[in-house]
Amino acid sequence: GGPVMANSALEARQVTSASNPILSDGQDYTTDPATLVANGKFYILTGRDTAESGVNDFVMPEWQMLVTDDPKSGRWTHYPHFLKPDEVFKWATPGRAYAAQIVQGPDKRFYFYAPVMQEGSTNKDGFAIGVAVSDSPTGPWVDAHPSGPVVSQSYPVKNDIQNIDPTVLIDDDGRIYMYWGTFGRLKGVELERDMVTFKGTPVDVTGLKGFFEAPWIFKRKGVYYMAYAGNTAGPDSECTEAVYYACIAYGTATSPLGPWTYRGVLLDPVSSTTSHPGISEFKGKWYVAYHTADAKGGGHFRRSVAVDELSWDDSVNPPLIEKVEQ
Ligand code: FUB
Repeated sequence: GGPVMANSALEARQVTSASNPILSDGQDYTTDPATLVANGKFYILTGRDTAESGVNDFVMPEWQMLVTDDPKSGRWTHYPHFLKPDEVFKWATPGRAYAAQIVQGPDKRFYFYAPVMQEGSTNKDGFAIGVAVSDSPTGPWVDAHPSGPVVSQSYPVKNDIQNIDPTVLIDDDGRIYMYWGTFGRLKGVELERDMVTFKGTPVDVTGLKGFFEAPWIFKRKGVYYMAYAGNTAGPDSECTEAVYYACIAYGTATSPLGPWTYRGVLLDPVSSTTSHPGISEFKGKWYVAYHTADAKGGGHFRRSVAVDELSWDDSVNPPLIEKVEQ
């Protein structure tokens, strides 16, 4: 059917998709998938690539959302204009809606962690992380920390990494952990119950071989997993050769702030230079979402989200993830 309005005038449309990428006609390029399971549904928050063909830059004005009752059904609700950075963060400039994630907090509300450009910043290194809150995964969103970003280069501690790609875990005991980073630098910190305040000093993560960016933390059977985009993830992988094409590698830990141990590769390099995972369990199955350049007219800056089932090798302790066949 045609566009319908849902939840405070959010435009939605129904999509049927027989195969990957989910949106493949080149009308809406989707990036940086962040999966979320809530209300019996499987959500994928995505960015939007709008670079003209041949432009080598991430031109990303807004986030989009895809929602389904069953990732294998091919039936999705698509919210093409989900949220723009400056709509919710008054201190942010338009554009650069990079990889964000929505999690459900211990208070059952939804928290949106987003890298955005801070007002007054003139270059990519002016990235900061904002947090918005809502009673629903589809908004409306309110800045949870209206005085400014919860992470910037000077707040709440001096921090010289590029502040993008946040990923958040709510542990079984209700404690909250956030990791973020790129260009080989990954930091992690515990957050207070307010979901925004640092509890202690961030740790610098080592041990994740070839870590480049796009961390994704999750937990299964008491084991912490960190998936990430890695350029030189190991001898068992094509990524060793593919300097500019990342694979999705992962490590495990027995506590939420590490130390982390490299475990392997779960997805070989895709057709876009960047790769980016979102991993969740839904109705007893595990899924990985990622992006590729495979849609019509696609490219490194015109990416599209795909989803595949993940399987586990529980004969190994801690269990390994089996490589996904694209
Ligand atoms: O989409 C912009 C950036 O490219 C993301 O922040 C990275 O993870 C990579 O996918």
